[in-house]
Amino acid sequence: MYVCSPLPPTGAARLACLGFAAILLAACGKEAEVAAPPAAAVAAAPGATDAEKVLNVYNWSDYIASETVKNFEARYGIKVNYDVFDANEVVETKLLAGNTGYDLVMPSAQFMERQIKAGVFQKLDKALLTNLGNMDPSIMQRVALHDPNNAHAIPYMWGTDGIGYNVDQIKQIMPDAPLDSWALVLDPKYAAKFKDCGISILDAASDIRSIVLIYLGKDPNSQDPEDLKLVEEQLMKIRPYVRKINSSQYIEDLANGELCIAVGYSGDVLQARDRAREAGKGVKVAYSLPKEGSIIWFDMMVIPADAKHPRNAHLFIDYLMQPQVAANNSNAVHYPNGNLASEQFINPEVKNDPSVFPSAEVKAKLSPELAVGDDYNRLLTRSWTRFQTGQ
Ligand code: N2P
Repeated sequence: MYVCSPLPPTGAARLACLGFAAILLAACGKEAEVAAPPAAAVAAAPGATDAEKVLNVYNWSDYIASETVKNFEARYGIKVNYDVFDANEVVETKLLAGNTGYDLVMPSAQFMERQIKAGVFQKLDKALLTNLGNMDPSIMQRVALHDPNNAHAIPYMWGTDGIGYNVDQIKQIMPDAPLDSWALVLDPKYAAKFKDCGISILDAASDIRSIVLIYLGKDPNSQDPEDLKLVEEQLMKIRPYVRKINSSQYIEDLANGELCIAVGYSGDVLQARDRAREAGKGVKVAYSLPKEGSIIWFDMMVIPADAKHPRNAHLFIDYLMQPQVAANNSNAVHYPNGNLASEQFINPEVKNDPSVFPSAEVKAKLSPELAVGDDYNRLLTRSWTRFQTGQ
């Protein structure tokens, strides 16, 4: 009976299994233990590798120091195939379909929560994670809201969504532009002014819907379809002024002066700032966390239930938790890593940058993103498609 099999063949089937989970729990019996690690991993000792010295990683783009993978390969003799994505939705579709071929994936916590419930990940073998004690207990506690007892996942990086902008272009077009407010992008009267210098919005339905809800003074995690209508109405008002909807190209575009405003991820905008400086063409990029507040997210390291190289995946997770390795990554990509022991190795300009590590006051205005139900998710996806296509 496929509904009880560990890996139902299609995403729909898995979600159906999830939907009926309560009823099926008893009936599924042993087969319900989809999250258990393979026997081979249970017996392994720290540092153990799989027989095949390969690791297939699927991570966000622009999210790791250039030398990290090379160093790991050299240290352990494991060949890493490193693929990148720039949207949780893409990852989710693959994970729910199964047979991704990946051994390690980094979805955001609110997506991961649904995916754990769908049975797509195995439990971590913590005996293999010798550096677990380096993690910040308060961050581990926070992400346990999505993964009780931190059974399946370790945080990789966290960050915020905000506004990246070209300092001089904005000043020239509107010297008193409300740089400290989402109105800069979400109020059509301002957005219209920046149409020609280029506005880009993250292709991230759930993030943008939370941001618009914050701007409208609503609960950022509201799953009320009426609130979603308000979000769509607001987004449609600015749609004619939005040039691009994407979640990675904006780094290069901001750095080159091809966009003057990008709703983007904190570290990505800071990478754009650095690339602009390095290019030496006088483009100045800055990041604003609007006064209305924003969202905070956590990207998590998880091992698919059907991973072929689970020990290598544990080894890589453990490697990424080494203080110096974690710090190198944060120094390169400007995202905090949740690894307390790495803080001493974080460059002072990164550590003291409030765009990377927001002050307690700003942090208090950041809302975590919570997992949404399947029905709401469908509405959200349809609404987002209408925004993307502008109709
Ligand atoms: C990396 C963006 C990761 C942030 N380029 C999304 N959670």
